[in-house]
Amino acid sequence: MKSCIDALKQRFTVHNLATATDPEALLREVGPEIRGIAGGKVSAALLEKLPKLEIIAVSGVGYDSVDAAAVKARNIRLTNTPGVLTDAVAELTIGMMIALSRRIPQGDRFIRDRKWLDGAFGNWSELKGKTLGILGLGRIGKEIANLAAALKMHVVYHGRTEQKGAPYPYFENVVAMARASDWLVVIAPGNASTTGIISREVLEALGPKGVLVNMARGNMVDQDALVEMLVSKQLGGAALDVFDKEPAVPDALLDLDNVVLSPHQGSRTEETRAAVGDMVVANLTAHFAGKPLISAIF
Ligand code: A2R
Repeated sequence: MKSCIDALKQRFTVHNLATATDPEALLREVGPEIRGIAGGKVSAALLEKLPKLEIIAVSGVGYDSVDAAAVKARNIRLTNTPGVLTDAVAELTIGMMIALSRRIPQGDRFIRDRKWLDGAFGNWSELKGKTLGILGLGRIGKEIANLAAALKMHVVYHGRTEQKGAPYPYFENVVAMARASDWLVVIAPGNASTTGIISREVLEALGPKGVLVNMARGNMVDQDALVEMLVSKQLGGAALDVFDKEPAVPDALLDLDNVVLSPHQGSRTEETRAAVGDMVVANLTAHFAGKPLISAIF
């Protein structure tokens, strides 16, 4: 992020709302002159304070933190950073799955708590031979599928439409896919069409031996049902990088051994955040030079 801000400062006058001691005062002072936004949350209320805004360059692939309808209504351009974070998110997804199936964080705690001296840690489960259902076989979903296939998993997928040429069985119905899956990875965009898509019914279909992996957005899962079913062992486990009201995480999850938790780290590597920052800068630079945008949503 620092290198992104430095690069922006070489090209533009930059005001940092995120670190401002009095954001409202800063907005009153400079809001009327702001022409571009890099990253961050953009509400309709914020837009009203930025009458000259021309472009918002989101630093990530999901743009659910932006009121896209209000942005479009003002003819403001919107960009994201697709592709450059695909490998990092896919890598962490598989990492979380191995961590949970082999109980890696729990094993680490077991040694630190000096419990090994009293007896063995136990036998867990492996990914090989299991069926992985992917909700959202997009850029990231396809890379997760590649890595899972290399681990000898059977991949199936669900999306709104079947993808001709995808070498995996397609499920038109997410409940049916959950029933057929040992693992279910959620990696679709967070928007009105996906809010609550992992309902109690989907979790019931996944069942006491099934595991949910959410790498997308917390509000795509019925979190109350998830927690309740994990506690009562109606669901086998969960590997979660995102939460409904993050950074708040339900207390009940903290005491469970059938979960692995991660603080929204999907794209958070030095390499990937630098590449994301470069794309944000490239989009803003292109816009203000009157050139085509690198990755326009609209
Ligand atoms: O539905 P399709 O066939 O267009 O497939 C897209 C799928 N998708 C959905 N699947 C089920 N129900 C929906 N309502 C729905 N809406 C979209 O999600 C597609 O296969 C996938 C998204 O792929 P990409 O656009 O290539 O996104 P990418 O780069 O893989 O990132 C996915 C998401 C981001 O939006 C972040 O929220 C998250 O991963 O980190």
